[in-house]
Amino acid sequence: MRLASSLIAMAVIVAATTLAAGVRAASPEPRPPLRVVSYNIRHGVGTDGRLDLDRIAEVIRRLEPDLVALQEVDESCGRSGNVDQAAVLGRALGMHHRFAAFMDFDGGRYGLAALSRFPITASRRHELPAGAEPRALLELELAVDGLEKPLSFSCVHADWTSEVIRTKQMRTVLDAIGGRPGPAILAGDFNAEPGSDSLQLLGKSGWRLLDKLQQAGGKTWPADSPTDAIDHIAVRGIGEVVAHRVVEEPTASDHRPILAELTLAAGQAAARPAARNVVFILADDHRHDFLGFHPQAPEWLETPSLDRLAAEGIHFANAFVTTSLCSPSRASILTGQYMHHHRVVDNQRAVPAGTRFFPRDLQAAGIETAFVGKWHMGHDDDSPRPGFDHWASFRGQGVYFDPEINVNGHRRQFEGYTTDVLTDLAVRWLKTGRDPAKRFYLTLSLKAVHYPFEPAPRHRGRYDGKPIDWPETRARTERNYRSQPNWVRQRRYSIHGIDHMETGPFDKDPVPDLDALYRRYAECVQGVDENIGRLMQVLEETGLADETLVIFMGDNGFHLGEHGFYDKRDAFETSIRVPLLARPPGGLPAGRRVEAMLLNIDIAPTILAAMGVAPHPEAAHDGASGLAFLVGKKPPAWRDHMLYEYHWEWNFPATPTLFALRTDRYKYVYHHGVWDLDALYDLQTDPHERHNLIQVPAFAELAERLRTQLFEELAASGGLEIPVRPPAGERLDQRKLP
Ligand SMILES: [Ca+2]
Repeated sequence: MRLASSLIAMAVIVAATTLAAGVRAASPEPRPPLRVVSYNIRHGVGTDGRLDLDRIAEVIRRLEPDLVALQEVDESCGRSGNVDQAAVLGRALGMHHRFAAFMDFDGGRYGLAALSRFPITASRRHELPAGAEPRALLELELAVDGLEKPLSFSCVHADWTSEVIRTKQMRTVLDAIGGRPGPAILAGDFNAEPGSDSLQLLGKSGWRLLDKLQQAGGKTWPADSPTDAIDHIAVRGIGEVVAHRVVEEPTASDHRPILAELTLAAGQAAARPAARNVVFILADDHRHDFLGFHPQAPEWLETPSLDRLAAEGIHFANAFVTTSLCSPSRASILTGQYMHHHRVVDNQRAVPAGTRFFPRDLQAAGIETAFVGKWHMGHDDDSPRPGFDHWASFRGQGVYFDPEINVNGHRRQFEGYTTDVLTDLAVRWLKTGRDPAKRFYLTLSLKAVHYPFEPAPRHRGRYDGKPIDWPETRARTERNYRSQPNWVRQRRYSIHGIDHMETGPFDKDPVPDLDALYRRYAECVQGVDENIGRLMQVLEETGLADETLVIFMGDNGFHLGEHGFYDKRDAFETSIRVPLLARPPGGLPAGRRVEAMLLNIDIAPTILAAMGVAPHPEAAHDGASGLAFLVGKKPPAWRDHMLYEYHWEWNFPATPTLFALRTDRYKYVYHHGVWDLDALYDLQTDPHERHNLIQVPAFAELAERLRTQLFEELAASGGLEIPVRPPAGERLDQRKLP
């Protein structure tokens, strides 16, 4: 007992301290600091005389701000094209906006504005003593999750003619916002240099004027020849100033923007979560490239909803699973751990007792959680699992039509196409099942597009006759198998090879028509896409879209002819790649493609971070939070390679136990327990992994280096123990000789 518990403790320490899969920042990240910008935009006219609001938007976007104070803003003025500049910038940046006018001007109004990523709970315009022209202060009251008192954020533009007037204006400002109970930030064009009377008032009133501007000599105006520091940010009741600088931007406006990064004080909440709610949609065996917009998708495949999700969010173009099999990958998604830690190593057995899934951490933080759809960890059990307030699931693989579903402990028979039925259940819970006062996390886990590829009747035949661009590795040619490990050639004749797929013992069985299966698979994707569109529409109709992060992912890849296969399991690209799309709330940042490797073990830490929930101390995630990518930033450190593992299954014996290390260029695969070659592929020159380089002398040193690295990392992570389990379930080992 004592030994067992100390071993567990050791395993936890190893898991928590090793640099798993090359990620140097694997521990839960601290909340990011607030990024505050102040910018006098001169109604969009730059020092080159050009009116270009898009340029202003781009300058601000690059600073990735949470709050922006804008001065010299036009609302429908003739001189700037009669547009509402605050609204245009707010929309372009996906931020809430408010405008406060100084006066009527050129057919519209002229004044200042503020942008915020936080919901604005109140905004006030305070009249200031007039100088050369009327002036006002704009104050926003912001709701920051976890912060007891509202954050006060104010924008000011002081008179430019007289320090006496500026000092009067500052007194009015401090009277107006000086008594706010929560943290307060004041930013703007003060028209005063440090040391001026008006600025000294700040210090006397308990405010801190940020100084020591670090760049461009600390000067903010004029931008094309900086001489004066007249734009400033002042704070009261906040934590630390992490950074404070002038941004080198001499052209877009006659002022340079300034940026401050601030933390809130201990005991106050840090920045708000990126998402109030999360909807996580998981498809089964959905190939990474079966997305209509994907350059490698069949040209006739139509996925308007997934295309839209990518256009409004982020496409993770290099998303992978660390084990390409349904149950192990699902367990990795839910635990943030490698298979060798969560120990769900096949599709046959139940999840080990005591396994901790991240939705429990969400529940503990008061977030309502729901699971709808395919669970598939433990074949015969559909009962509600810990971590979910609402449960609707079925046993094992489920069926494509008329599913029996266990809804919160009661089995009910449903009629219809399962993808439709599950989406209906998710929609019903969103609309009427949940507590509307609470934040929520919803998983919609679809049975599609797993074999046997049965599309909805309305989609069946939609792609008949469409041309199929088969992969070059599909052909049974000597060239395709010459350098590959022998098991690759042999597996072609297993139930997972295209010459023998899903048939009985020998070749008298009719082998399914692969062309037809390919098209049925695509038609199942159509059903997934249509239902995701329906779910997104409901999020919009209910107003939830603006506060909900939507993620779409596949649980593993799937070969459709690659290497003669019709399956996953192995470490080839089409097996380990998955589709991964994310649309953060607020439409930010739209249409981006992220090249960094995101893994199934990153999902749990990412969702927890996005919802602002700390993982349970025992969570021991192997993955890292990809939240930075979701908010349009780059994490300070990220993996440059990944580990892959698969354990041989008695039920499907054609694929050996294998471990792989994949960098952005090379993949080394170690095969365990078979008399066979290992593998090394150069993904840059050979993206289809047709040429195994393991016996090429010029690559021997590289192979050796990658093998050493693979085993060092597996050893450090506790990944060298392969469980041996009594055979269970059906054995599908019929072999058809070539
Ligand atoms: Ca699967």
